Amino acid sequence: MYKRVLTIQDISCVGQCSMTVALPILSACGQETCILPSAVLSTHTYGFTNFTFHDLTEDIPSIRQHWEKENIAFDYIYTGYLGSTLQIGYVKDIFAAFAKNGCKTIVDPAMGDHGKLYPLFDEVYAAAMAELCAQADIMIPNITEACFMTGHPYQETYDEAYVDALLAKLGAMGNGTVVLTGVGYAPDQTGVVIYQNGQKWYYSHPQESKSYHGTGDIFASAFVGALAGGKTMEQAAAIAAEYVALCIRKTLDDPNHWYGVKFETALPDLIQMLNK
Ligand code: PXL
Repeated sequence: MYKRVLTIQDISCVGQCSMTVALPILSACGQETCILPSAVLSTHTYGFTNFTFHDLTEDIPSIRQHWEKENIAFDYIYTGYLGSTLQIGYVKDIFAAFAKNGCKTIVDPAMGDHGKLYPLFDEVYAAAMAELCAQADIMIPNITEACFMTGHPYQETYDEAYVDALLAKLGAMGNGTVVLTGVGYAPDQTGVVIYQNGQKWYYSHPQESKSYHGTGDIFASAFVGALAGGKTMEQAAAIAAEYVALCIRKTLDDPNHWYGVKFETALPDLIQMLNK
């Protein structure tokens, strides 16, 4: 299936995250990929210091208007790291303008990890992101982002009852499906939960020895690519989880490669999983 995906996220020029992973992964999945950059940064903001940040918020309304005049339509709109709270409002306008004729909206809140928001974000941003997630057909938070959006207390370790309470709160935000990432009930396991109409599905796999920046973006991009290619949500989540794990394994032996994963080297494996 050849679909047209619009992805809205930043360009971190160096760092293997956001647009520089979404565009190649979606293309490798065989999908037409349109982009709307939310900001341009010299690097990502996690581990680098003194990065530049050029906010593109003000460009968004005129880009949307042009697309509307051209009668451009999208099959999927997938958003990641956004540049400002105001921009989240503009993305809602894009959803309203293009989310018709069966277009699916997918929001990765991309604003935190390990119990903390990324630099540049605050509680106001998190509340605005919760509103955007509430409107989406599918939201893809990790546990940190889920906690900031729901007010649920963050815990490093937890049991299934904790995750069930979190899922109930996420589910109550809107009518969409929740894809909760980074869920593991044993120290050496991680996985992904899909929660839809009160039904839960869980895919678990061994956790790699190190966590890397940008893997949430890689998961979401591969998930959207697989979904657009006709996989079910469960198949797409399992493929995306295995792809991320493989990207990590292909990076572990290089201590200088701390800022992201070598996702490019695992693209042939992703394509193979998609063709099964
Ligand atoms: O991977 C999420 C992400 C995307 N873009 C930028 C980031 C981050 C995480 O820190 O800094 C600019």
